[in-house]
Amino acid sequence: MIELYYWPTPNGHKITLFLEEAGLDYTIHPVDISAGDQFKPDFLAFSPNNRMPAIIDTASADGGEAITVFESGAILLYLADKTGRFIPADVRGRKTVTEWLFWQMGGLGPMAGQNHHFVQYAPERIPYAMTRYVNETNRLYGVLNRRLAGRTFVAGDDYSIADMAIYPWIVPWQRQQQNLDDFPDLKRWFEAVAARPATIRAYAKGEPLRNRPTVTEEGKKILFGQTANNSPTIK
Ligand SMILES: N[C@@H](CCC(=O)N[C@@H](CS)C(=O)NCC(=O)O)C(=O)O
Repeated sequence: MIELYYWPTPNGHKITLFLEEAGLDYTIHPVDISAGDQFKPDFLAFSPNNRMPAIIDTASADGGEAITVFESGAILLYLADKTGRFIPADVRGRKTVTEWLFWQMGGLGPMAGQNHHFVQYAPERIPYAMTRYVNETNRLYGVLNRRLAGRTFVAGDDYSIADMAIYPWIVPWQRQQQNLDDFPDLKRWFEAVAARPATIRAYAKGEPLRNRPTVTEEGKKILFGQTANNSPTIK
């Protein structure tokens, strides 16, 4: 059984995408990030960066005690290794999937995240910051579009954890101020992933938690003021 600590954000959706594709048993434990659940001591004990998603695998492959994993990329790799699915076993195929997984973790995720921050949430309009991150998001969409030309999925013929990491960060393309029509191969891939039954089930799993905005006004005080010495982690 996988205990999934989750909130319906792009990083959270990555993991439900995997779990639904693989048909693994899992239980969702909501981590309402606008309410500060990510600072609860029980959660911080295995997710020390006060971020979700995180998992606890109570049926680890080695039969030992439960295994905890934080960081969405690490979770996807862990689950792929556990099941032997959505990552090729051969060295070249595995290399390609990890390249694009890390491209998402180190590029698309952080850049689109700053795009969301400055375009949507920042209390003041800072045109330089907005342009910087909208442009960088645009550049990354171009890289992905070129990669998908002549390929069904990011790593080739097979759907992989690289697609699962990337897709949720393309879903908000409009609020990232992008136009999918400018990226025809990306758009074709996006529509194909969106139509997968497991994708539809994964997003439906998040719906019951969407009864309040992901980031509330109260939540902004919790989410956007954190420093080393100023966060609910520090007692
Ligand atoms: N690199 C991390 C990022 C996770 C992340 O940023 N999670 C956000 C929501 S998408 C969160 O939990 N935020 C809580 C906070 O900022 O206190 C991952 O990929 O797992």
